[in-house]
Amino acid sequence: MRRPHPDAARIISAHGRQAWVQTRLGGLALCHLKGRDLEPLANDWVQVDDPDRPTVVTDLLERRNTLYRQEGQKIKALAANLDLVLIVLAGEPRFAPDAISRLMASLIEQSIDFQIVLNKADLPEALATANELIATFQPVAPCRPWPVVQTSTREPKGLEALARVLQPLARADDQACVALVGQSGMGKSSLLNRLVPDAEAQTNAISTALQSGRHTTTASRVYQAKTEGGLGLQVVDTPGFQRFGISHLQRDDLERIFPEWAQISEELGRCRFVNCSHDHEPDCQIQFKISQLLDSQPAAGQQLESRRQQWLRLLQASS
Ligand SMILES: Nc1nc2c(ncn2[C@@H]2O[C@H](COP(=O)(O)OP(=O)(O)OP(=O)(O)O)[C@@H](O)[C@H]2O)c(=O)[nH]1
Ligand SMILES: [Mg+2]
Ligand SMILES: [Zn+2]
Repeated sequence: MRRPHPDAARIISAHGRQAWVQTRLGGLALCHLKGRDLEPLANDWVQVDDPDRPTVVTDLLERRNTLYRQEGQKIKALAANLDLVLIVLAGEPRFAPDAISRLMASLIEQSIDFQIVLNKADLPEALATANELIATFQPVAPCRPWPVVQTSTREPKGLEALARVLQPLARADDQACVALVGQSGMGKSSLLNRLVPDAEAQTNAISTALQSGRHTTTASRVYQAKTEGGLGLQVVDTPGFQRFGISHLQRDDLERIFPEWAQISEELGRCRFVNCSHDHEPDCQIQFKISQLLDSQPAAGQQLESRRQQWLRLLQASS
């Protein structure tokens, strides 16, 4: 997102009543927050007392989007003003497909584009496991599956393909921002270190705990990446989550990750009830389609039925 105001400053990371702010000249300054209500996030745009030598964050500028997740009763936010989220998955440890579906629904609700990155592609068993799990949240044909880029930070592998995904976002003014998001242990920080080779130096520069590969990330933090040709991009490393609550989402948000339902309605007509949950209702076209397939093509029928079960779990989680 473009700098909304010539004097606006970017939040690099937020820590309680303090935050690291990027100065107009590109340096970093630890600032206090004015007032109790200011709760800036990584990559927020803020107003400061002095853009060259900031000491106080005085105001929060409007957010274009926010990456929210819910943990128990609390709504937590991971970062703001994102142009793209890289959803990082791996087979070891195994990621949870429902958590990823929930994340995707949250991103769609906030109009944040995403790209799935399947990491640890150097481990054959983990790769096979992950591909099986990914298949469970992919829309069933003829709907199009979400594209997946396979990477390994060890070998390394697939990093050029990932760079090609990011290239259109890299700009001379460095303002676009991509976030690495996913469960703990998937390799987000390892990917960050590949995308931003001097990430450790940037971390050390603000003397927080060193985030080497083996250390779990505890707070979101913005890093400056340079791509070929001197173009720049901001990359946010976020802490991994175990659960991804979605009670802030509506049914419409969930429907976008189940394009099969719209496709079946187009093919067979609508369910009798407008708000049909495709569960127990009479004259449900989704259930009709599944029973038809189970007779004629059992494997396809089972695939669609497992998507319906996933839908019901998410619907339950969002209400
Ligand atoms: N085999 C293999 N291991 C990897 C790869 N990428 C990361 N790892 C390992 O996976 C473990 C977790 O990596 P991190 O980068 O810390 O994972 P993270 O997603 O940042 O985890 P959190 O900060 O806890 O959310 C480390 O031991 C890494 O060395 C990979 O491509 N292949
Ligand atoms: Mg990490
Ligand atoms: Zn229905």
